[in-house]
Amino acid sequence: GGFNVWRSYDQAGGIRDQLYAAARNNPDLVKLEVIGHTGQGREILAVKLTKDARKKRDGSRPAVLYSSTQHAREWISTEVNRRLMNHYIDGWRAHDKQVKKLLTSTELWFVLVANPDGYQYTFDHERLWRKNLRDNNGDGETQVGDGVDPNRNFPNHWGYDEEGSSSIQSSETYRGPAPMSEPETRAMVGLLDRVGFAFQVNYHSAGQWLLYAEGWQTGTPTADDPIYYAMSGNLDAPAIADFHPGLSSDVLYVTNGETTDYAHASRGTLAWTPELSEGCDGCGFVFPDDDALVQAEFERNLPFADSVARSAGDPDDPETVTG
Ligand code: 0X9
Ligand code: ZN
Repeated sequence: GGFNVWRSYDQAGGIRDQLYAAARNNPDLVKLEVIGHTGQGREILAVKLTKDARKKRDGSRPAVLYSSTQHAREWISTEVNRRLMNHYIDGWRAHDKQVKKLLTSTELWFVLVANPDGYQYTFDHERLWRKNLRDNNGDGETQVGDGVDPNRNFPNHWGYDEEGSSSIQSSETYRGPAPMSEPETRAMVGLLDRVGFAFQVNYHSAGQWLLYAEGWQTGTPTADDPIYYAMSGNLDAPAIADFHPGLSSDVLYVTNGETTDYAHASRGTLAWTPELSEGCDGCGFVFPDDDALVQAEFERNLPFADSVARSAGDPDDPETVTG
């Protein structure tokens, strides 16, 4: 507690409460859904924003998923994503023409905390925890060495090699005992498969990268690479200011069993992993508890998030309002 900016999952007024309040206060726009439960029983929550959200079938409009905090300690990713969600809710309530048009033709989905057990643990016990809380040694306690990396547990090239993920339980990139062994993975897979998103933006930190799939291999370009190039910009004009755009496996490192590769393989979803800023030189995963810095990071990220949303929509949708 005692933070200006950061809110845990469980606390009064925390992330979980805020998601329920958003749904309660905006019945015409917001649908809240429990997409799974964690090992400790927490709800994994997804929000859908679209006009008449509760009447329209999921995926009946072009859909975009903004997800965050697979890695417990990457708090800035939840906070930027939360401000993005509120930007659209507030715009809708204020009758902003662009937002109204967007949310009449498009579904915007948000999973603010993909790993609620791990996220809560970083508030209560260990600020730099990364993985979920799987009890690897089965002793009934959480300790160093426990946990599965939620971004290595997906059933796309799961365990393909030891470079992109680890078979060792204590590793920070432990892939788990089997693909989809983790409830957080199953929740996300279920959502991705069911809705069939045009795009996913999976926020992580830290490092000012705009990474796109595929993450498991560098050799063979996919048919979608030209779209990634066009939408991500280049070093001189990146789609997110001062972020380095590039193929994730090439400019950062190889992974396997990661979310964005699965999203692409499953439903053809074009998926990015923005690695958000540190907030100060050497801050790493501990972005400063400073509202102005957090707001600046959100504002830096808004144009790309919004242009992805606008690219998903169908301009010929008869329901699209123009004002
Ligand atoms: O390793 C990850 O899961 C992501 N980086 S983080 O520091 N937030 O843990 C990057 C995943 C992007 N994909 C690839 N580099 N292949
Ligand atoms: Zn991460």
